[in-house]
Amino acid sequence: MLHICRAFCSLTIPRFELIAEISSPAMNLSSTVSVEAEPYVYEFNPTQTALLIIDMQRDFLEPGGFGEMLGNDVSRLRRTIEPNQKLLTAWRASGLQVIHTREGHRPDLSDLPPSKKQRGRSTISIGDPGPMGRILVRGEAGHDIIPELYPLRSEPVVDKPGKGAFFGTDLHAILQNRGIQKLVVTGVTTEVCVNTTVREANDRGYECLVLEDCVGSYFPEFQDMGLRMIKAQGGIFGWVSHSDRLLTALGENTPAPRTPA
Ligand code: C5J
Repeated sequence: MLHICRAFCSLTIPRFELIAEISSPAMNLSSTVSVEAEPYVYEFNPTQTALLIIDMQRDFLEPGGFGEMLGNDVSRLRRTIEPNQKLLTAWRASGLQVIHTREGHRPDLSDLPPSKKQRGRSTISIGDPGPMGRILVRGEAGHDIIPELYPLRSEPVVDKPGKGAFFGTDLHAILQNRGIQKLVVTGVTTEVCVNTTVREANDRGYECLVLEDCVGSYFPEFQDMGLRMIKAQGGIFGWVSHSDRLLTALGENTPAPRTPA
């Protein structure tokens, strides 16, 4: 545990975060964790695996946000909050690495392709004033991550202009510099940013586990198909499981506390 903190925590991390990580229950970081998954068991080494939480942003998830304004039922995304919180708490307590992403653009919109701005022919689009500030613009309230899953200062937040988290970002460099080879992927939406990111990751050699209860779509059929496409053909893009299975596997990897003699 301690060597993880030494290796990955920068000097800017508040002391209380370091103490929280060091004093958390000791997980056996050197042994492989096996998770029941489809199409077959997913195995990972905790020190080489990051939890990647995609776009859990207020504008997508909160009532009154941009997503709801477009007529979407945000409860379909909000059901992912609780399992993500539970997983994030356990993952942090084990001293493992977490990375968050946000979809959005520079305030001058210089990184917004005109095609993305115009797509949908909506009367209100990216960069326009919305219910929680300018829509999908960095620094605006709606662009930020929901409070329930708010990043710690030690956790990188990758701001991405596209649907995939690798396009136009330093995510690959961050993962390489930290020795990450595998990703547990959660967030929204299943068929858009989660799927695109998993495909990008797969092409770069990362092995992804997607947790069905921790990813969400406004459309039930896309949720189903988005997951089926990942695990099809022997796991063409990755693996699919449930957070309960991952939590069980993490628990099995944490030695039971020794009882005093
Ligand atoms: C994400 C979107 N995050 N659906 N964005 O999936 O436009």
